[in-house]
Amino acid sequence: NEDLKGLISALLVPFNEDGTVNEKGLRQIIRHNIEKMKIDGLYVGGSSGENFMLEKETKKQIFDIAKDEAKDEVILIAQVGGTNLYEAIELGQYATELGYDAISAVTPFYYKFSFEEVKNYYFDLVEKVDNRLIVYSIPALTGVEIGVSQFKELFENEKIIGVKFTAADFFLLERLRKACPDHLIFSGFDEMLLPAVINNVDGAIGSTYNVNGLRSRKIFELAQAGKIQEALAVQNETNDLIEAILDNGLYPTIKQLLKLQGCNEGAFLSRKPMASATQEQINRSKEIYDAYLK
Ligand code: NGF
Repeated sequence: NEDLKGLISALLVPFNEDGTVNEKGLRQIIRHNIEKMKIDGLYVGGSSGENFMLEKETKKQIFDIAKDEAKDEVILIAQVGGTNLYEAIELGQYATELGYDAISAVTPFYYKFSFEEVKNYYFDLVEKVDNRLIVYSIPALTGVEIGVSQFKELFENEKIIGVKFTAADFFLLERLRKACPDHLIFSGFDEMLLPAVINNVDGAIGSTYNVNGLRSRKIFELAQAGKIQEALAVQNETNDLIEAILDNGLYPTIKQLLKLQGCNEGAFLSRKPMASATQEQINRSKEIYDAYLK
C-alpha cells in the first residue's frame, strides 16, 4: 500500500446558487492542486467536499469529474461512507469501476451504533467492493471513538488497510502506530501535522492543503529529516494561516483563497444549509491571502 502514501488534499467543491456543482470551478481546483500545490493525491467526497449534504447522484458526479480531470496523475481516494450502508456499497463499486485507488468510509454516525455495528458496516462494505478501504475516524464530528484494540479488530480484515486519523489524541496515535506498524495512518488535522509526522504517520489528508500544499510538504519533509525546529517554524506560519481561516469560517474561506489563487470560474458557494461567504468574510479572506499566501 506504499502507493497511497503522501500529502493528500481533501477536495473542496464549489456550488452554484441552485446547489448544483460548478464543474468548471471544480476542475480548476483539481488542476490547481496537482500543478500548483504539487499534492500527491485527492480525497474526494470528504467533509471538505460538503459530502454529507449531497444526494447520491451528485456524489457520483463529483467522483466522475475528479477522475476525468486528474486521470492517473495523482492518488485518488473516494470517501463513500455515511449512514446508508447500501449507498456506500453502490458508491464504492462506482468509484472502484472508475479506477479510484482506494475507498474510504466515515464511521456511521447520528445513531449511537455499537462497535459491533460499526465493524459489520466496514466488513459488509469491503465484502461487496473490490478495493482497499481506509477508515475515516473523526470523533469530534461523529461522536464515534475507536480504540487501539478495535482498530486491530478492523485491520484483521485484510482489505481494511488504514485510517484517516482526525483527532488530537496523540497518546492514541502513538499507541496505534506502535500496535499497527504495517497499516497506513493518515494525519487528519492540518494544524497538527508536525506532531503527527513525528509519530510516523504515512501521510496526511486535509482541507488546507488545497491552498497551503507547498508549506505543508515542507513540514512533512523537514520533520521526516529530523529537522524538528525548522519544521516547527513552518508549522507556526501555517497555523497563523489556519487559525485565521478557522476564525473566518473554514470552507467558505478556503474557497475564497482558492479564487484568489486563480480558481475563479463561476460561483464558489457552499451547499445549503451551509452558509456561503458574506461580503465581510470575502474581504477578510483577501487580508488572509495577502498576509499568509501571497
Ligand atoms: O474539515 C475538517 C473537519 N477536517 C479536515 C480533514 O481532517 C477532513 C481538516 O483538514 C477533511 O478535510 C475531509 O474529510 O474532507 C481541517 O479542515 C483542518 O485541519 C482545519 O481544522 O474537522
